[in-house]
Amino acid sequence: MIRRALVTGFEPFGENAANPSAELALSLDGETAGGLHIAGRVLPVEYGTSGDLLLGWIRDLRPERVICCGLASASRAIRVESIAFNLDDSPFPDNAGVVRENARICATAPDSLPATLPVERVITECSERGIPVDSSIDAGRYVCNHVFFRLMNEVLEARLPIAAGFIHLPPDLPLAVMREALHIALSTE
Ligand code: PCA
Repeated sequence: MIRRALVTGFEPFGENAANPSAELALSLDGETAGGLHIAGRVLPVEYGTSGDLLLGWIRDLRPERVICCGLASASRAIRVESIAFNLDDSPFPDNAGVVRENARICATAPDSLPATLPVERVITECSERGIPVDSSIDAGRYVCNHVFFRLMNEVLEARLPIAAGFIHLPPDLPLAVMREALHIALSTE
């Protein structure tokens, strides 16, 4: 049986003409990291479709590790997120024109859920290789956090024994550096 990992990025949104997370996910598609065959996919920046698409890919591919990535345009370092919040709350419309403010994502789920990725060890490994990296306990309340929460809620509800998490990328890091960070995040136990 092929052991798999899933890496996702997002389409461009808002003022951002490109989204490095999409380029990253597609560049990793078909590669191997930590013995896992990587599927790289791109999600729409839409509250209404992104979560179900992601969960469909997880059910089809049965990955052992899932890392969703997105752009944090004001960030200077890679941010490894450790908590997903059960709230959509942003004044900015998604790519379908939808605005969600103070809207709970899943009525019956907890207010927040932790990543199951070994966040601290991934950060240590990245720093040791000179990659600019920070820990983060706030993935925002826009579509990235939405997808992150849907991911962690699926891990909880379906009792998936997998490492799953979210990584925010700064706007101007070379692709090679982002790729190295993802290879670390996919292979660190
Ligand atoms: N960044 C946005 C959504 C898509 C993306 O790449 C966010 O941080 O929510």
